Amino acid sequence: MTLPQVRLSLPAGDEVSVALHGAHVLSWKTAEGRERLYLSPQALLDGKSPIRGGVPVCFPQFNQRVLGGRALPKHGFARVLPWAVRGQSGTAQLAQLRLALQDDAVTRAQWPHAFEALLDITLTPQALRIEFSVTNTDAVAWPFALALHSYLRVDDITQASLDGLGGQPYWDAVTHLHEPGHRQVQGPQALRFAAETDRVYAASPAPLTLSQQALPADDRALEPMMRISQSRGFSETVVWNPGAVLSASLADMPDDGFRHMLCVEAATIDTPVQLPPGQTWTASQTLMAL
Ligand code: TA6
Repeated sequence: MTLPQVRLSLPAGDEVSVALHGAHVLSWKTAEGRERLYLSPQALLDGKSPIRGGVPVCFPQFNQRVLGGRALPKHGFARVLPWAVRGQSGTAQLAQLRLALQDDAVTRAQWPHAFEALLDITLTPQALRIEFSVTNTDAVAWPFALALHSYLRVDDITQASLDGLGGQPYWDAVTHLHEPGHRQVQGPQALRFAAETDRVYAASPAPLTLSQQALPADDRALEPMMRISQSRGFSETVVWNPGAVLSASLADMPDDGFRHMLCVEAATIDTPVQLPPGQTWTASQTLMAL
């Protein structure tokens, strides 16, 4: 099944494809034709399921940290509902798409709040910016959590490294799953990925850099490939790679899918935002290809 999609492009060749299902960015290619996101070849594109890869929008909860004890699905409902096109515009240097999701009977059955969420996707040469904003259209304040769960493409995760989180406290969901208050502090060295990694870091004030071993393999130099930044509204950054064992257990991912992706997620998790009526909250993640 082909999902209804919107494609943005620039004359230089940069392009992005966005499914209306979940306001889900499926693909981002820079001008030279290089795909920058990972989309699982086994992703379920049935218009109902979450999509494995691209940029899932997780709202109004993160993972299964249920807000208010309601019956929300894992990572919330925003990634499995159809969003509406609110506008599309472009110049030679910039292409933009705005998608919208509002509360309806389906969302209110899971989460009894009135809202309007917007996702603004902006493509510029070598860069993709995703901005999420949500307005409380209700009469009372409500809490929410959020993640832009970006799957970045790497050639080989064992040769990749992520720099910029040195000194930041984090919760390790692999080693301390049942102790959500546990914190460790990242050392100065860049993160490497030899096994399952699932960590929620306090956001770094500076951008992160994703690098990989330059090819050919006997060249020891690291090639910086992406700069990842997030606006101040996001208080955390999640770093996730399922590793070989979990990857093999995910039906919508090939056994070796973990090799070709690293999720670096702009998120607000630990202290849900309490949004007063009539107020709008906005935050963005920007991916800059190097
Ligand atoms: O962001 C990391 C995480 O919460 C992991 O714990 C892992 O479950 C991942 O998201 C993917 O979740 P999904 O529901 O898309 O399989």
